Amino acid sequence: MNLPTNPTAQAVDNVLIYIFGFSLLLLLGITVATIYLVIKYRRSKYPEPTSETHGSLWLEALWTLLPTLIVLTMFWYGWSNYLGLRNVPEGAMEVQATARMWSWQFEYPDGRKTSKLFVPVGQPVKVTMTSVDVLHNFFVPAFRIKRDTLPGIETYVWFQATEPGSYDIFCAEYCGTGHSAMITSVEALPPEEYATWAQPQQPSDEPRGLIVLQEQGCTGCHSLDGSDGIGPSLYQLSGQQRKLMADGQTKELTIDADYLRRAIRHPEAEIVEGYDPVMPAYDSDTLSEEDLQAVIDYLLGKVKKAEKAPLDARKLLEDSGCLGCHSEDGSEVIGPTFKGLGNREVVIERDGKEEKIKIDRDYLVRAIKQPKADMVKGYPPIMPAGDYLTDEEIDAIVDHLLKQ
Ligand code: HEC
Ligand code: HEC
Ligand SMILES: [Cu+2]
Repeated sequence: MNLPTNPTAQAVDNVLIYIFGFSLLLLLGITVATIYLVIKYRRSKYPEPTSETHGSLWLEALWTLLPTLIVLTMFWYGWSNYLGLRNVPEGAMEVQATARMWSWQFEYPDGRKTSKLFVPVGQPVKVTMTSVDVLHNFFVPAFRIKRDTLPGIETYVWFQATEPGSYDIFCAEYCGTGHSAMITSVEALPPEEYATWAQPQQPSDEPRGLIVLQEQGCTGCHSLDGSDGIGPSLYQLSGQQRKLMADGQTKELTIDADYLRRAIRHPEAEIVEGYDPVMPAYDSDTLSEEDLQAVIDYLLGKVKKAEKAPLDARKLLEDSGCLGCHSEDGSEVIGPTFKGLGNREVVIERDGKEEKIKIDRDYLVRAIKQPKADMVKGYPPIMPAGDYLTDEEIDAIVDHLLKQ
């Protein structure tokens, strides 16, 4: 057996070995003594019962005190190690776990959600858990941690992975038909790999142009809110009139993309009236053509809000635990398979009446939001309502399912 040397596993193993060791020692001692006495005082040698009791204070004190001491050390050792399991070390990473029939979901401080628990090696992790339906139990045999999750109550465990690898997570509380499928894993990654994994994948919501303005230090001289600074404010430039000094002459123009480009690449050529010619020129080495364009678009107000990455419906199905009950390959798990869903007809029970309908978008949205409204005939009413999904997520899932 390959025991990982991690703190929680060691705490439990040490106590187990200690108690088991003493038990074994006593078992052996008592068995040997019994066999020895049985043979020594066998009937053929001592046909008549004999009694040789003459009390010994020492002996009695010894066999009272010794076991008491042993049991007390067992208690002390067990208790102090138990406290180690309950007291979370400082600097632990916090993860929120949600158990539901029949899947786990982990939420990290930055809001990302996964169905496997990703952690960096070498850092303690505190998992705060709750359940949305029935009793479940978070059990990671490799780390010897196990804790019930209850609806409406938060419980916690902590652990620290000391070696990279994948460690099973089981639900250890019988929670219904899909209980045995409620399996996932702790994925312990080396710190560098974890850092890469934890990087935000979604582009920042701020427009690129604004980010460039800040990164390049333009905002040190230019306000973005209309207030005057070393340079003119860059607030709402589009369409404004400018009086400029160029080659010792004044000229007037309306701000447009060409002007902004010149003002940034060659600020010395045209100076805005009333300002000192202190702005450094930004050539393409300092400010790439792309970034310049982003700045110009931003300054002219031509930025749309950064587009969100499209939702990954397949991943949503996995992370929301749908695939625990629905297969994608035509096999029957607990609910109907997703395969061919888009052009199937189903018999449903609605208000106690049976009805045959063609699956469409509306039906699927309802099937996910209120599974109890239309029950597919022949299946148990156990699908949890998808009220933990946003409308956007449900849309993405439905689009995906219609294509199955
Ligand atoms: C050291 C201070 C300073 C920094 C840094 C600076 N600017 Fe300027 N900027 C000025 C001054 C002063 C003016 C007005 C004089 C002129 O036209 O050169 C100006 C003018 C401009 C104008 C013309 C504004 C108008 O109202 O007509 C634009 C556009 C501009 N800067 C953009 C930028 C951008 C983009 C950056 C960063 C890549 C930047 N500036 C960095 C000082 C600065
Ligand atoms: C606990 C098991 C379970 C989970 C988890 C589950 N479902 Fe279901 N689902 C069922 C069962 C059982 C049915 C059939 C009975 C009914 O209509 O509620 C069903 C029915 C459906 C139907 C209608 C299928 C048809 O053939 O008409 C859709 C669509 C569906 N589920 C989607 C989902 C999605 C999406 C998720 C994840 C957000 C999900 N389910 C999670 C058990 C589950
Ligand atoms: Cu469970």
